[in-house]
Amino acid sequence: MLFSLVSLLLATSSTGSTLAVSTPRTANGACTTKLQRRAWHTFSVEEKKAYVNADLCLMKLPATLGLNGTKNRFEELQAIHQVQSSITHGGAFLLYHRLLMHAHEQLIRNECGYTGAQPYWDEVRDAGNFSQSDVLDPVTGFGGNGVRPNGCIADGPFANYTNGLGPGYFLGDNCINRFVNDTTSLFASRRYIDECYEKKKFVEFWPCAEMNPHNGGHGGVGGKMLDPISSPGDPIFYLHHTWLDKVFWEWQVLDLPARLTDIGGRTIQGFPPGFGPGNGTGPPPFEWGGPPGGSSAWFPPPESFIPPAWLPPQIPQGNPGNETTLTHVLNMLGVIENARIADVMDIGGPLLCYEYV
Ligand SMILES: *[C@@H]1O[C@H](CO)[C@@H](O)[C@H](O)[C@H]1NC(C)=O
Ligand SMILES: *[C@@H]1O[C@H](CO)[C@@H](O)[C@H](O)[C@H]1NC(C)=O
Ligand SMILES: *[C@@H]1O[C@H](CO)[C@@H](O)[C@H](O)[C@H]1NC(C)=O
Ligand SMILES: *[C@@H]1O[C@H](CO)[C@@H](O)[C@H](O)[C@H]1NC(C)=O
Ligand SMILES: *[C@@H]1O[C@H](CO)[C@@H](O)[C@H](O)[C@H]1NC(C)=O
Ligand SMILES: *[C@@H]1O[C@H](CO)[C@@H](O)[C@H](O)[C@H]1NC(C)=O
Ligand SMILES: [Cu+2]
Repeated sequence: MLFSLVSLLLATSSTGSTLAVSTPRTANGACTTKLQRRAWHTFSVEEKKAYVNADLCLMKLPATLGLNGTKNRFEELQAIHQVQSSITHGGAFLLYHRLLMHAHEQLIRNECGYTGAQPYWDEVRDAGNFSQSDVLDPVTGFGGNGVRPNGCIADGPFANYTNGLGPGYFLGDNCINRFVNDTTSLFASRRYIDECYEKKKFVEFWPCAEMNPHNGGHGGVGGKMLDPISSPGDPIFYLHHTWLDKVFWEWQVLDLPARLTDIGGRTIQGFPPGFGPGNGTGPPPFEWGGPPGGSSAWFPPPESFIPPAWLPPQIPQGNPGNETTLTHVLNMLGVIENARIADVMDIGGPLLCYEYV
């Protein structure tokens, strides 16, 4: 049953760039027909299959950008996150990940013939019960929990995928691993999101959102998803961060248009004083009061968090001070065009063109 579904997925998977379908736009670039981003659990079996096929397709398209360790298009997206993780988990965090989700949506549509929008994981629905989520379904989802001791996933469409990046900054073949923990997934609960919605300023909302609502999804799945540097190696990453983008957008909508320009926070990794253990000097972003990986039997080795010698120091462009600004450039390393934070504050045009339904 599983085998035949997987064979079908592979057999129907598209590799054609001839099937290009770009984001609908008018001639002047206005956003008229918005892509409708929906929750994974509302997808039909056919829709789920189409999305999974598109990711499998990205994993087969050869890498062309020369990013270290990458062998395919899926890993090129992952590399954007891996090499820049020290400058994308500060004030730019929500905007950078918003653009990264857009990049993934563009690639599956333009290069893999996917005609839908990027789905999200409605994590509140599954908080405390990730193990039973539709997302982790071994047949219609992304495969289930990993198998100990290494936690490598052994079922689902990505079971045998060998990821070239990670853990951390390391390069070399490794599996997608998971240590699903229902208790940790309680951090994805509604009440933590509501707490963040009480925050009036971006500089207060961003660290709040990056803590429990963000870390609940990473920690509840565990393994590669809990890797602050290489987590986009698990395809679930894109459903998780699209969910967080929805949470962020809904906060923006509470006070538009003011929240289309409200930005701040340090340009480098680290929470401001008062949030978590950080005093602004750059603690790992994956802490919620317990030790990193306290919810799981596996966390990337500490050596893998040391920026390697081959990686040039990461310096934010377009943002001279140490406070994140609207002119801060979000570098997509050639996978898609770079954008400034100002360009991605609004999901309804002109650059981005989608809505959450
Ligand atoms: C977890 O989800 C499953 C499937 O939806 C459901 O049957 C079960 O009651 C849920 N358990 C809890 C504790 O919510
Ligand atoms: C993974 O490999 C195993 C063993 O060769 C095989 O049974 C299974 O069908 C493969 N799964 C996928 C998704 O390719
Ligand atoms: C910041 O906090 C860390 C421990 O959380 C501590 O080691 C460090 O000295 C602090 N730095 C400053 C500048 O207070
Ligand atoms: C889940 O995480 C909790 C809290 O960190 C921990 O006490 C528990 O042992 C974990 N359970 C599993 C199955 O890993
Ligand atoms: C790629 O990474 C390897 C280590 O895995 C390193 O030796 C090599 O110099 C790097 N290449 C480039 C072009 O950065
Ligand atoms: C940011 O830069 C200003 C001016 O150079 C400096 O006074 C301040 O301490 C810096 N803040 C942080 C958190 O590094
Ligand atoms: Cu994340």
